[in-house]
Amino acid sequence: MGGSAVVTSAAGTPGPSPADSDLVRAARGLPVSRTPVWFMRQAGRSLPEYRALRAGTAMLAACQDPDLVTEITLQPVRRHGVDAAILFSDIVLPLVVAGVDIEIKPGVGPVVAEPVRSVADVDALPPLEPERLAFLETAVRRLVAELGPTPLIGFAGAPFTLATYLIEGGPSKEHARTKAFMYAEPEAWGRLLDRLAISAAVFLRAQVDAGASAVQLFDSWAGVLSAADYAERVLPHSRAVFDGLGDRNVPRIHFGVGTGELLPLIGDAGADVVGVDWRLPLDEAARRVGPQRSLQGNLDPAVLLADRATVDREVRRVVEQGRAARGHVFNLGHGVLPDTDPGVLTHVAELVHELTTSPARPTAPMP
Ligand code: 1CP
Repeated sequence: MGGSAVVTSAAGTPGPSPADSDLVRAARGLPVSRTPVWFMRQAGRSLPEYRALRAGTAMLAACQDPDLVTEITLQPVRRHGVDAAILFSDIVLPLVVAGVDIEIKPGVGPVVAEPVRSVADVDALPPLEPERLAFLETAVRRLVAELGPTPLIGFAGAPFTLATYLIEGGPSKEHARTKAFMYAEPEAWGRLLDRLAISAAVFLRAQVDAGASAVQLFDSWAGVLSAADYAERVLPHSRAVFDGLGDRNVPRIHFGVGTGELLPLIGDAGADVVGVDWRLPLDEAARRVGPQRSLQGNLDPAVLLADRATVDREVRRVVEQGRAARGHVFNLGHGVLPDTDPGVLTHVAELVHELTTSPARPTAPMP
């Protein structure tokens, strides 16, 4: 589709292209027809149709099956009318494809058979060969054809967050072993994050080259670091991931949880959009990030478990506070909680659209 403004959708009718979608425009700080909305972890989790499809297939096998990836990625787009799809995958997938022994245990998360605990372990990590990503390219191409004007967001795990799983051996709260390794073995730490940055960049490039319209780097656990440690020991590696995209002209979203004190730095790593969790109002986040970047967020996912009046009040507040940002992509402050009623997600998407529809900009480009 190149740089053309209009594409022909799978149905054969011309329509606006993903490159001119509200998601991409908001990410770039351009005027939008309405605030775009999608939900982190919108695929899987709360959807019964997802559970039905996944039954009998292990998570990481499902992620490597183009038929399942395509269908699971499309489910929330059909159901909720969100403004973007996010590829059904996982942040540990590039490591798994490279040959690291990792399993995603139901109800737990990624578990690493042989955690990285020494300099030798770092050096033994296998590189990710791009040739192994054919399944991913197939899935992305199919999705882009199916999605028509709706953009597909590709993603990868940031070096720090992936390092926490490799070093801890699985999910953890304090990430104490990770920090201990970072302080005790600064050289090996740098090498580990270098390698993870290269594999994240390979993974993102494959998705963008197959047609993804935006990318998100998940540094979910970066908020456990001080600003000084983040700036010195982590940020250069996250920047390397974005640099690895070269001149690929897609917006870059950079997200972490508990990152209030890190927001200016996270913006500096090269993103167009900074993801914000629910702890900080978006107007304050906009002050910290500055006028050069858009924001994504930040409804507390737990609010979706409350009564409808609370949901509506909080959605309105986030929409209003988001007006302080250069551009706003409505989202949750973190992923959808598994107990969330999918009907509430559909309602939130509708409400955001209703509250922000401006008659000024036509939804389709003029002929
Ligand atoms: O919308 C989507 O669900 C898209 C697919 C997606 C994404 C974007 C999955 C599927 N995982 C992720 C990213 C991811 N994976 C992150 C970053 C986002 C975040 O912070 O939520 C992280 C930290 C992971 C690691 C991971 N994988 C966890 C978290 C464990 C912890 O440390 O608390 C878990 C539970 C998984 C498994 C997983 N990934 C995805 C799904 C649907 C599942 C559950 C699988 C199952 O139930 O078997």
